Amino acid sequence: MEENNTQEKSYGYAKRPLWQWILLYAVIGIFLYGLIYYMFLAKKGGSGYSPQTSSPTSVPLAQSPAVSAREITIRGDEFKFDPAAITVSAGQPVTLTFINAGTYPHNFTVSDLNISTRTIQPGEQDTIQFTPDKPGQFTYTCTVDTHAASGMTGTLTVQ
Ligand SMILES: [Cu+2]
Repeated sequence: MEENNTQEKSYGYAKRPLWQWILLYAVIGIFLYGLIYYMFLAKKGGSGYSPQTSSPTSVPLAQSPAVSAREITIRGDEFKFDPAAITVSAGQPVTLTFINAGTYPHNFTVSDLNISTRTIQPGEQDTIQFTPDKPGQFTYTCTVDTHAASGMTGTLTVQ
């Protein structure tokens, strides 16, 4: 009888510690996991808010499309540009279309800014893009033969 009791007791002790160990590991594990997770989340949450507050700085990016290209059309014939004066803003992209409305080949050139269209035939057109970066007044000419001396000049004002 005593042997049976000790056997039952020993079995009982043998089973209980197993469940206790599992419970202990589970509870401690969950607790530690939660604690570490909470600390990481707290740190990430703290730094996570600064990128959100910095998101308004992306507004200038959203505004950049608002700085859309200025579209200008210039016609050239014998021997003048129409218009003979254009004004653009420094930093604003310019899309300039030059149309040869004459009977000779012509081009549009701003030598001081290294800007030039192709020399195009009558009826053709050429589009160039540039962004003036410094204010000033610049002369544009047609560089074909003596067209500039004949009157194919104009003034590009960058303000
Ligand atoms: Cu010309």
